[in-house]
Amino acid sequence: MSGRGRNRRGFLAAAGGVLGAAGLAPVLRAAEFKPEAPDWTKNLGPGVDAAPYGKPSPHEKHVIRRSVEWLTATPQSSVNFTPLHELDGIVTPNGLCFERHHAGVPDIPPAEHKLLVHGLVERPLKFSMAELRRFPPTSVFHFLECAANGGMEWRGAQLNGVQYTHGMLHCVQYTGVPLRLVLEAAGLKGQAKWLLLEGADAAAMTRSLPLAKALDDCLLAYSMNGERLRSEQGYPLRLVVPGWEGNIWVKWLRRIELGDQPWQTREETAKYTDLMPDGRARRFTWLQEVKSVITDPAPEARLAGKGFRCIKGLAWSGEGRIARVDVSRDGGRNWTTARLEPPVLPKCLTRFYLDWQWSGEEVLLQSRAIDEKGFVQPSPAVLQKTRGVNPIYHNNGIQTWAVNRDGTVENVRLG
Ligand SMILES: Nc1nc2c(c(=O)[nH]1)N[C@H]1C(S)=C(S)[C@@H](COP(=O)(O)O)O[C@H]1N2
Ligand SMILES: [Mo]
Repeated sequence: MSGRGRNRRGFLAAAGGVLGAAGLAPVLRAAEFKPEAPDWTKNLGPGVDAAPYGKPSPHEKHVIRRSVEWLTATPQSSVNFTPLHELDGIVTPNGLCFERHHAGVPDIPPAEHKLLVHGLVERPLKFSMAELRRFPPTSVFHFLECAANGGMEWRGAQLNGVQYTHGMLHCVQYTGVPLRLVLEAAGLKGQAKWLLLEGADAAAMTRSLPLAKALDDCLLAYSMNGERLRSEQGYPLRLVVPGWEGNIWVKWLRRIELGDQPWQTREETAKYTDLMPDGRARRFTWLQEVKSVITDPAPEARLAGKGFRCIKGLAWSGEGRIARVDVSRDGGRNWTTARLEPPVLPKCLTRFYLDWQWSGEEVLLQSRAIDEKGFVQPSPAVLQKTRGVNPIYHNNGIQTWAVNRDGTVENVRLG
């Protein structure tokens, strides 16, 4: 027998063992083998032009972005959250990507949008969208996480849903121009060390970016998941800064200035800095560190009964690829290594699974990710010990879901 055949039989035997005699579906009696002809089989459905731009099935109306009303004073400077518990694989559908903006969503006609590149360059340039699209494009998958994802959870369990605790996160395939190509076209002067990025929205949001990162892997993106950016994601042009906090991914990007030092803008001084226990603040903490969460079971995805359940989750790291994810069912005393599903890409969401038999007891579910540089996702206790209770940003602590005997799932903080 070939190795492949043996593996296959081995897998089938193992699957039978995990799923158990009860299996996943009822065993039919002969009398139940009737052909079925419901209404949708007897009648024609609508024709091909009924929806020239498709929408999700009407039965999926509950799968939506959601917001937390008390969190922000106005919907213009606010955030909504990705329904992580409803998603499969690693790609977030465009209509479900969480949104975060500081002054609403501008409506920009692409023919009127320009990108200015100036400052410490040989040739200041102003690009139209058509001119940017003439550069050879590249397509890459990356996660975007707001630095404030999980910010409400710093001091303890707060919001009962993975959509709210971890949903300032999305992952799409971007297409655009490597920023390096545009900078080379303008010609960098020797003193150029920093970039100022400015958005065209009413916030005219600005951030400073070190030149090394700009030349490494940043992208001027005009498409996501194969179609043009959604307005709320920065149409017609946004910056992609792989692995770094969402705030620096400037949307509606209209200006890049080259300089010899950072600009110390509001978003990197008053905001997006982390207040430490000694009263000082960490600045320029761009990297989104190694993190993971179980997306099912979750407070919104309870257990229906004892028996087989495939634990599903997501892991990611701004350092590069995910190397391993461990899952605990006893609040971190014992760990089992989960299965990573390919593709495992750098600075991208990675899907993990662990097959499980629930015997109806109380369980404390956790996941812990380790990245290719060897960084290990910390417990909330370790985070608080080193960074105190004040930071809102960069909470990559281990999440605990308590599974109750009735199958409900709750956000809890241990110890
Ligand atoms: N011009 C501009 N860019 C912006 C923002 C903004 O308000 N204006 N918000 C930032 C923040 S805080 C985050 S987390 C990400 C969110 O990207 P998304 O809306 O595509 O999820 O965009 C960033 N880029
Ligand atoms: Mo953000």
